[in-house]
Amino acid sequence: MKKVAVIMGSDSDLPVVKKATDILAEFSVPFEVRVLSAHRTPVEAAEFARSARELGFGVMICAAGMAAHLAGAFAANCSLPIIGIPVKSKYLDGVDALLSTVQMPTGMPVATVAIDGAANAALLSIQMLAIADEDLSRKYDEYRKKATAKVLEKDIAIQKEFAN
Ligand code: RP5
Repeated sequence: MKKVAVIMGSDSDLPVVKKATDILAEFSVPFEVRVLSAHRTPVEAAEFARSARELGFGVMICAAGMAAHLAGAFAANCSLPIIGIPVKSKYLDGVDALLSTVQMPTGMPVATVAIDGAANAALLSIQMLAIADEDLSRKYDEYRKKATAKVLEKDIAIQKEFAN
């Protein structure tokens, strides 16, 4: 199976990114985690992005906050699908990172998830890999069925709570 690269602009993004790595681990999807910054380590970030396909990656998840150019910089240097996670910082509630990540020019797509939406980033990467992997696709369908069952249980519980 192809690997998922999980990149964060700073180790301060890790509490958010952990939600993605937990899900990848749950699905036994191989992944590697790096701290690489579009601004602070631009050369290393570009080198990694350019060699990612050769290194066996199939999709990249890029998490960054503030003036979040990480996902865009990866898209500029790599033709693998890029998923951007805008990370909330203390000043602008993550809207700065959201706009920096989502507003890519035509020709350089970044699939941007919600602010701090690391779980969805992992699930989206799994969906991408599952296109060519039937086992993973089955696991993902199971995951969805369990998630649906949980909500239906909650529906029953809340109906009982408010029964009159
Ligand atoms: C961004 O700046 C990082 O992705 C992080 O979200 C933010 C703050 O970084 P630190 O100053 O905490 O290292 O590049």
